[in-house]
Amino acid sequence: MLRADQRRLGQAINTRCGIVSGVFGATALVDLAGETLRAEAGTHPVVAGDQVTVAEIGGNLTIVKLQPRRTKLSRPDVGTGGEQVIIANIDVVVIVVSVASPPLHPRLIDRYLVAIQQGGAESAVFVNKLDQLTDPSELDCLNPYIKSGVPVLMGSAAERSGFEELQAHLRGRVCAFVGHSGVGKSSIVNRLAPSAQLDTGSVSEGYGRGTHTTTTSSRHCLADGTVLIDTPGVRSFGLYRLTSEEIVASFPEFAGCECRFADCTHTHEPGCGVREALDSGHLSLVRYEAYVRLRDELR
Ligand SMILES: Nc1nc2c(ncn2[C@@H]2O[C@H](COP(=O)(O)OP(=O)(O)O)[C@@H](O)[C@H]2O)c(=O)[nH]1
Ligand SMILES: [Mg+2]
Ligand SMILES: [Zn+2]
Repeated sequence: MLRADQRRLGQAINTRCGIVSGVFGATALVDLAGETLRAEAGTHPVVAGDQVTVAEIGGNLTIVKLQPRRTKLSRPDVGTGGEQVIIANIDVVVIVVSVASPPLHPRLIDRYLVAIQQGGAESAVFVNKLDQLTDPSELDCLNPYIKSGVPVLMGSAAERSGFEELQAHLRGRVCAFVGHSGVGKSSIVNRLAPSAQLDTGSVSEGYGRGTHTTTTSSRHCLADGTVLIDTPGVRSFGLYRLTSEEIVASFPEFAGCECRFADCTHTHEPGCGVREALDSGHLSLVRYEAYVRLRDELR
């Protein structure tokens, strides 16, 4: 604990533990045994899902302690290049994509899969707006992910289809929804947690891109113990201090491949099991190319 914290705790009364459900500048919403209260973030940069201790200091509720994070999802901070934690203590991160407006972007899935693996959570993909699917071949690009073992679920928040499977997959766990703006993250959370009443946005005609309707993450608890965290949309997703091991770890289909060299990068070495699997058709070219693209970012 920081010395400043100890000093503060000395004057603190009514110390209680809670979970951050949203952050607005220097103020955090903290769920404390059923009631949600505003607390000053103090010296602690907190995010939705953080477990914190709050105390009354000089009449103000203030966060005085941040518990270590069990899992997290991070990206590089645009300004400083340091770590920007987006959400904490999640079990599953659902990467939401939509089949139309905005169209499917598998490359964003690749990036999220690595970052989610890096932060210690489980990944899933939810393909939304199935009601807008005109050409079923648009879904073919998801086959490599399904083959690699990523749970890929589909449905429509507008028509409420596919939600039983989604609910069953998430039940009892802490789940965050991430992805491009306009794919329907907030609409999905509203369907699963009607009391959330999140604003949902329009998708601009010209680009098929979403506008940033959701500006901050928010946390919603369901009666069955499931916790849902809605997050603001992204235009792109940077990767924070990625290592080659972390990239490989997000490609479970590489696990059975044996390479001649223990430190094989699977790019140019002779006797590479990964490239043999690629040549023999056991490994998808799309996934291999995703690997090579991510590796290129290491340099
Ligand atoms: N056709 C269709 N539109 C949807 C669906 N889900 C969401 N939308 C619409 O897509 C737009 C963006 O939704 P929103 O939930 O704000 O997306 P977010 O930015 O990912 O949170 C809104 O106009 C929603 O009404 C869906 O399943 N089908
Ligand atoms: Mg939203
Ligand atoms: Zn290799």
